[in-house]
Amino acid sequence: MMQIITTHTHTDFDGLASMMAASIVYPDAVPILPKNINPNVKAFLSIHKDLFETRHVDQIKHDDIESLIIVDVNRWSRLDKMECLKERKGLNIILWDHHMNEGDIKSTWECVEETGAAVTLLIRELKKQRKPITPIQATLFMLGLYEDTGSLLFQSTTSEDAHAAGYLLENKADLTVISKFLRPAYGEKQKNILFRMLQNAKRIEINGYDLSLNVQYIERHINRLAVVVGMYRDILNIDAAFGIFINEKRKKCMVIGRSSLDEFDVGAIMRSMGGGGHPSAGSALLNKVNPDAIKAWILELIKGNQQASVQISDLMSFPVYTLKSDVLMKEVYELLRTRGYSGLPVVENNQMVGIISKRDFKKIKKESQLNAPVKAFMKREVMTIAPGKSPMQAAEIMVKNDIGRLPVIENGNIIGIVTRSDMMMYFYDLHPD
Ligand SMILES: [Mn+2]
Repeated sequence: MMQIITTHTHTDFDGLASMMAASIVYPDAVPILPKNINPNVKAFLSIHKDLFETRHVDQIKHDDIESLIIVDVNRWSRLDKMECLKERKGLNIILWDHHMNEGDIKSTWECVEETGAAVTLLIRELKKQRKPITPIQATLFMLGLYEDTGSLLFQSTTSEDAHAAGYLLENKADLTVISKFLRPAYGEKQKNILFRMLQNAKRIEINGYDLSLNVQYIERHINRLAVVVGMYRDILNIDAAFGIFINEKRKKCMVIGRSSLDEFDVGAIMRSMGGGGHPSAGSALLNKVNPDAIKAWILELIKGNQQASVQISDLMSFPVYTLKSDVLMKEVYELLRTRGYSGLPVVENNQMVGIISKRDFKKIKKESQLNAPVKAFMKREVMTIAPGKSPMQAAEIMVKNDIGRLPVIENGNIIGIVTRSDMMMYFYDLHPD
């Protein structure tokens, strides 16, 4: 009778780290490594082979398995040759995972929480059980933690991930080794494909997000395309990028998405396409090669998926109190004072022509100017925003132009207004609801 520990195919550092941490928690269990593992993980293992002993699935008899410990994954289809255990009666399944999307593995016992890395959950257990860890184990665990949290930069990072990182440093995790293995190996092939992507880079805007969908034809498999798409996104400085890599000969297409906004969930889009991932990164392997159809599918999913995200129309105040352009400055002054507004839009024939704010009254030098119409003192160049934009985009416009309010314009009509304090309420979650 046998107890095994395993993780997902295309094993990353978090998968391997979680497996090795689990092997300390369950010392009798045998770690089984999938055949397909990521290149940088392979490089690490080739150097540390004697220290992290694993076996391959072909070296065990499935009939002997009595207990299965699964880490960093919650779907049968992502395991290597384990499908036959799916229907096995009386099989004890223990699950340690940080993927909150609905998987199909039914566990006997589980620890599933939304941490940035799965290994964080196992580090908590090792700490609780006061199990000592060696500097090299700490280094591997840190590799997993840093890879899945982007060195604690990804939005998915929790405070417990950061505490776990501190614990690993206390246990002498070696940051030099970590930076060597985490630095994406970026070779000639990757450079060439990035160059090609940049040559036909196009930006599009959907639901207020700046995006790019880039189609490339490839002859054979290229490693680390996710890194390339990440760099492409960074260079274009957009909210999310999708690389569509078509291999016509094999009739396959790899879609890779990277997002820099937590609210733009690439993982959800990739799951709808049969793949998987996290909000910031995901991929899907398709059996179609028609670029227009794939693009249309992604766009449809983006529109569907992102509808729930907060838009300016959810935050704006309306109806908006507006002024006609011939209202006198003294009347405006009274209005601002009595109603407590700090500024008001000015309209002519229902179209916005300017904005007047308390600041503009500094331009008034003598009393007689208070009898001038508001159009003489209003600011004519007004930054506005569309109702479908995101709060982050509104904040960017406000910061860049040093303004505190943005009229919301739809078809030339002013339908609302968002202010700096609306943005603060949103970003700091101060909404009453
Ligand atoms: Mn993970």
